Amino acid sequence: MERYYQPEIETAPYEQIKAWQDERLVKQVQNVWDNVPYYRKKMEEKGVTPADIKSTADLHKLPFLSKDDLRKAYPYGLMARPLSDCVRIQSTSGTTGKRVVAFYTQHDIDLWDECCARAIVAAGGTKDDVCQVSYGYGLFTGGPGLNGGSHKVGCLTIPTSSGNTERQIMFIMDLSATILCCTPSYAAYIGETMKEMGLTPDQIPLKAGIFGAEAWSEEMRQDIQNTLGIKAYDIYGLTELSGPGVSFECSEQTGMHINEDHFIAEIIDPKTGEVLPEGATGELVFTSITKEAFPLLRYRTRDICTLTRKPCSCGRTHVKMTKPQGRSDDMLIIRGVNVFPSQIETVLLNNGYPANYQIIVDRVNHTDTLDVQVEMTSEMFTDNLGEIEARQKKLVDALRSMLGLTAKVTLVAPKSIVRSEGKAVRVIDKRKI
Ligand code: DLL
Repeated sequence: MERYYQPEIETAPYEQIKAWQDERLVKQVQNVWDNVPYYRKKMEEKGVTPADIKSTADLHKLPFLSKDDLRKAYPYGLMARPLSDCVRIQSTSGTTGKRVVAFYTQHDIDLWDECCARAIVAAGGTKDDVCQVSYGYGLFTGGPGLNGGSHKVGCLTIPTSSGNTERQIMFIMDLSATILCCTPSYAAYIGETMKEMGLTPDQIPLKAGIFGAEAWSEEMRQDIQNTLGIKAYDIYGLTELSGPGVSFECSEQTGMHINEDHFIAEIIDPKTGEVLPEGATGELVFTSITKEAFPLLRYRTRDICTLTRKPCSCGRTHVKMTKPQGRSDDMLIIRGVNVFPSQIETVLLNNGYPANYQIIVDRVNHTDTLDVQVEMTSEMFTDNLGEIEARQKKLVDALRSMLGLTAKVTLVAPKSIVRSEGKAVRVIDKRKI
């Protein structure tokens, strides 16, 4: 039988959800107008005042916010509460090394944890479960978000963070973990390692997984489910809005319910900004109506997907989004880490290389690979292998410190990367997702 963390909210009739949204939106717009000069200016430029926003039907009148606005307003420009009311920040990488910093009051953390608790319960979690959180802890929202959700549900929480796969497996087996939370690529890797160790699905105590932070296909879901003997659920979110738990999958496993009592979702045409009707594919835009410290109105996620209000067999009434099918900007997500080609370019240029490079992203055994081919200048060119290796290693280290990710670097001969007459093709993404 389907269980809910907050049944009165998760199964509320649409009219009730709409009433919450209308009321909270009006309040949030006034709050932002009064407390966030950056956004007030944007509203003034568009000729909108709080008096124009009477319900969600007026949402389209408000200006959009983008990652670029976050960068311009960095670090404090979009806060609606004094710093002394905040208890935490989380952060994610942005363009050219500038990070997005999101602020939370205790109230914001509580609501975020509740969103993650809904996801855990939707995946079958109860207070009797043992929930291993193998998302990264720290500035990344994955670990802290699912950790908070797991506490709310009352699960025994194992905060392993990511990495050290042998230790992950030891805890799963020795402490009989029943729910695993991590990126889908890490889940696949853990599964593969367990298989190599001779562990069969019936020996593995896990029953469910909550996997997100990057795109993953249905094929990958089947694979992970078979190797670990679990049901694998998708979870979506972004740092700017809190983190994981903006939406989550239920037993139907056909899209993710958006927590509409906290976030209003719109789909727009990424080129024109026009709002598209239900069922159309376009860019997902969110308005956070309950956040205190860092409320974003009409934030453009760049994620491309579709929304549906078709009734769901789980009984939840909140709108469902499909898995993001791609992004409308050039951000790559590699092993759950956001990577912009411009960051790689910066590293190369800083190390004296010309901007002739190619980034090849692939997925081998469910794990993303990042290969960077870099042209040497003719001055650098040498047939001394030791020297080439030393240069490659230096770049690998520099990329790791910029991206937090290990890339494979191959130095190639001058003029060997094909020149383009139009826009250069910098990124070759061979992943079939
Ligand atoms: O990835 C938050 C998160 C942590 C979600 C753990 C789920 C689980 P950011 O690092 O800010 O936040 O990256 C946000 O990741 O705009 C999407 O492009 C992508 N993304 C997140 N979840 C999914 C998913 C976290 N389930 C960006 N499927 C978002 C596909 C996802 N892409």
